[in-house]
Amino acid sequence: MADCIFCKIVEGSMPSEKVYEDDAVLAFKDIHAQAPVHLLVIPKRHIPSVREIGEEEGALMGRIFAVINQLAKEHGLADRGFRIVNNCGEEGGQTVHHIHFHLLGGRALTWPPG
Ligand code: IU
Repeated sequence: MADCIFCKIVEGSMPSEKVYEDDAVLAFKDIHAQAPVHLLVIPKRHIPSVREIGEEEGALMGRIFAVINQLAKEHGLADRGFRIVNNCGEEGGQTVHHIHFHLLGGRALTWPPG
């Protein structure tokens, strides 16, 4: 999508600190890190939010969670624990409308969220 910032990151026309890339999935460091490890894992294909996820996206979602698991291990989070966050829609706090999963860790995270 032409005006989507994460599509621009996928294309390479916007900079990002990439930590993982394959044909379908990209992961990069969040520019406003909320924890010592704060990564965003996205599909390269533009999907606005979880509301557009159906059975057909099953393989893609499996790949995304396998990547999250790999990144958690690589960043020393597997034993400590970590959090995966998806914000969906206005009241869910979604600000970038290209589906993304936050991987947060490296400190004790509190609950509930605001
Ligand atoms: P949200 O779940 O839509 O609220 O999260 C969007 C995240 O994208 C947020 O944590 C931003 O800091 C992050 N981000 C980024 O890493 N790089 C960017 O160029 C932009 C937002 I715009």
